[in-house]
Amino acid sequence: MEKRSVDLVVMSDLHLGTYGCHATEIVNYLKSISPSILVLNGDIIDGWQFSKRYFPVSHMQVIKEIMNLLSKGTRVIYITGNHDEMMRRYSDISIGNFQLTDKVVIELDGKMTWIFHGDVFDATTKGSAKLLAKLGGHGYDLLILLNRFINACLKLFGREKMSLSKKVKNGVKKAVSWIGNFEQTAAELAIGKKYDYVICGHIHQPQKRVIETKEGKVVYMNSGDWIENLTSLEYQNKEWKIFHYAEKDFAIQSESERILQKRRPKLDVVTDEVSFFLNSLSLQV
Ligand SMILES: [Mn+2]
Repeated sequence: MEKRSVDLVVMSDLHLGTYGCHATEIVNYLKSISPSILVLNGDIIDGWQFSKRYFPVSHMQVIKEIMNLLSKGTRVIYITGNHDEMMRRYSDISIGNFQLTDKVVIELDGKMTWIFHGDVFDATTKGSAKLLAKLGGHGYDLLILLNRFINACLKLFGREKMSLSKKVKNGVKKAVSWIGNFEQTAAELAIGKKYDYVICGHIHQPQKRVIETKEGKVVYMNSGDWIENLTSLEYQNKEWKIFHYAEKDFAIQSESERILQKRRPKLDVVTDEVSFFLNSLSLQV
């Protein structure tokens, strides 16, 4: 597959280390592009749930693909989010073409683009309310698993997929018009700072629209997420576009990926057999 060259790619909310993460799809996507700059706009590695030791090989492959891009000269800018806030203490370090930071301003064809994760607007991630948010995170994980099971059943009966968490989120967030407030706040700040574009992540809602206030206007964008929407933002030919991952475009690659998975030896089975053998020896003595 020929790699697509793109000037700049923004991805956010991969949530590596959680059940909801679509690592295979992320790897397929990363393998298909050759960006000059890759901005990872927060919640890439989900540090909140590290205690459960869930980090499969497929998630490690995402890190490998990012390393691959780095080694081929892509400039990677990792912007911290609230789920990878443990990295904030190391913010503003850079090693070669890798940079870790909390926010960034990039000039593209004379236009200023302001990029940050967006949890700064989120009161629930501060202080004691954070504990609730963390529990909420686990709840969300459970919801994703339940949703996958339901979707598998629906598929079996040839029915259309549904999104439980989208329903829950839409219900909850509509009530407080959370998404609308978020977008408006980001836009107002960006207009105040005279930026042309503002890009956030965090709310898992891909978007590109003009927001106008009395003070001026700005293009608000959101890179969405790789839990449900599987989207990113791409800048090419002086234009921003939302990229939507479609299974059919990557079908062949996923097939070869599956064969690779099958071939991988299961070491723990051998270990069990060895320990069983050792146990049986000691019983005979
Ligand atoms: Mn976030």
